[in-house]
Amino acid sequence: MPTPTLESIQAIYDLPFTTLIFRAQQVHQRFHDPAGVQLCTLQSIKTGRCGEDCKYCPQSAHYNTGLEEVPLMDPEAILTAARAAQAEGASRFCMGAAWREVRDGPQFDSVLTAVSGVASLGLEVCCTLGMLTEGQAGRLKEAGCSVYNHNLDTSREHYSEIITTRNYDDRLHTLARARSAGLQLCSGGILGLGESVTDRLKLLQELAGLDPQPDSVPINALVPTAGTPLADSAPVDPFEFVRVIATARILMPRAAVRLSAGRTAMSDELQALCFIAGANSIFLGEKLLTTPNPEPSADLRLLARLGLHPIASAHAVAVG
Ligand code: SAM
Ligand code: DTB
Ligand code: SF4
Repeated sequence: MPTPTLESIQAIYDLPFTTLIFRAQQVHQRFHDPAGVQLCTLQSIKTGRCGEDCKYCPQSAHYNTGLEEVPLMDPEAILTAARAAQAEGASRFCMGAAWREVRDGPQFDSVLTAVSGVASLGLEVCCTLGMLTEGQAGRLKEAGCSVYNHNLDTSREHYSEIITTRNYDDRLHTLARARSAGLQLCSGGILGLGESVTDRLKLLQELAGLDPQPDSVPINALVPTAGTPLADSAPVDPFEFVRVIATARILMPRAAVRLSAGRTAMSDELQALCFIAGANSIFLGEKLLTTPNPEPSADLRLLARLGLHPIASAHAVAVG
């Protein structure tokens, strides 16, 4: 699919809300189980003291957020967490490390051991470990990792306002290496970083222009964290948030659109609107990586009230 023009994306985004949701539902009903929501669990396997200066992140060593640093978890402890996530109903287990990049050595070897163990439980394995080489991506794939998460976060133009220790092309190169190694891509962004609507649409343009498109697109709402430069950012307008979800669904029909960070600040009704707009995955578990997430029992209750059910995979089910 050729990269959509910004004008065409803006035209979708600006549709009357009712028509936008209708168009998103048409795509959603055609390509996906409309009642299915994939439940993913996050595990921070190495927490804090990250060298990057991402202005939103509680884990950056550049800011004083009071976060307790936790060194790399050993494979056994990770497996215990994965078994618990599986028992709670998760089908995908995502391991996150506060690393700028993967370095070869005993720590990466230990992550590979954990990846094999989690995969052997029958869980879909996703990793998010920062930048990596193609060789490292290949070793992750061989160990049983299916997906690599690496977010573009915002538009190319706004990126340098948020992060100075790496650039947009670094992100795109890592995504390309993960893809060449045969990993599926999970890449999305954060709303609420002081960006304009145009920045959000440019982010969607970048993601939709990847060839092939990402398999999974997490849309996060900033979780403002004391001590970070974005601690006092204004919350995103809820209808603008829903419009971005719907536009992502229309532009990337086959992708899993993940309603990611920021749900504790959302009402049940707003989350339901996000599902109607085409979101078909959430993170399950009382913690994301370091910040709170809704109680699993509350999430399962919400899905039940909406007549939605957990699905093993949020990939497109239809061909066409
Ligand atoms: N260090 C790796 C990286 O940056 O790719 C992996 C872990 S990093 C925490 C994963 C993603 O979490 C970031 O790309 C960002 O999109 C998201 N994130 C981090 N802090 C956040 C916050 N306060 N609110 C919402 N999303 C956040
Ligand atoms: C993504 O896009 N969101 C998740 C996952 N990918 C790794 C991470 C959200 C982190 C929110 C901040 C925290 O809990 O530290
Ligand atoms: Fe580090 Fe990732 Fe946080 Fe940036 S988002 S500071 S790279 S953990």
